[in-house]
Amino acid sequence: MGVLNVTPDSFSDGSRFLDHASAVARGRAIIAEGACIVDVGGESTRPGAVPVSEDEEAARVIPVIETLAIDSAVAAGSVRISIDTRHAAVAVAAVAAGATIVNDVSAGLHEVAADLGVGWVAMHMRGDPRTMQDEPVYDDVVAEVRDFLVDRATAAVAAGVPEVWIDPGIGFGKTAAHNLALVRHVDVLVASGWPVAIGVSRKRFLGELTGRSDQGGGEGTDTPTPPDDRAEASVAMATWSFVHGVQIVRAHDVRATVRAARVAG
Ligand code: PMM
Repeated sequence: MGVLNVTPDSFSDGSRFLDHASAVARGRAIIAEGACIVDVGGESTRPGAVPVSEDEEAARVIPVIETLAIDSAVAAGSVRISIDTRHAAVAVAAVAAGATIVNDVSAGLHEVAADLGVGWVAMHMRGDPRTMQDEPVYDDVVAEVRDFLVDRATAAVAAGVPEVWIDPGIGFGKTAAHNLALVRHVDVLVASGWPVAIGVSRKRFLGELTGRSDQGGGEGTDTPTPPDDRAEASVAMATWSFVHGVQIVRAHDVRATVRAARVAG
């Protein structure tokens, strides 16, 4: 699953037309690099991010989805578009424009996905993006996340959702230690029997793990590597995930991640 964020901080020139054109070009590159799914999102869910209105979110993503939907690989069904949203109205509009999966970081849109007859990714999050990194505490993060997701997936199938994936929500209300435990024990999620998706790509804990060794490095370092210098760490985590049976890896570095999947998946 290749990440296509259509937010002002991703294509920052302030012009909506150029933003859309840049996003479509990146979407086509994601397809050319071998992704099976293009994940289009119009709201940043990074820690501390301020929410945008549903109208603004839709205005960012819908024209991009409409254009990508007529790409030959998408039209032929070999590549799918997912909409990364927490908002029902955006999901409905995105599916009308050509998306066939709702990637839902709130894990609350299963009835919407059921009504639309599309796939649904249920992601675990503690709190919301503004507050989620305020000292999250778990007794047993792996078991708690698994139990939450299995419950949501069961409810979704009962509501009629045709395809469900569960996603531990790396970085969403978790410390670096929680994130590492969830990746290390991702086989516990796979063993639940539900198809698993995961998003580790370029996340902060990888920056901390690969932080500059001349300044301490390691987990908790003050000098994490910047997001665009986390490709190797991201691909290593993706490879680990594929080897342990994860079906979908959400990635920014699509070409490298697709190659990892081909040799390890
Ligand atoms: N992470 C982000 C956004 N959407 N969706 C799923 N299913 N899983 C994730 O881990 C996930 C997501 C945040 O990452 P970004 O800001 O780098 O896009």
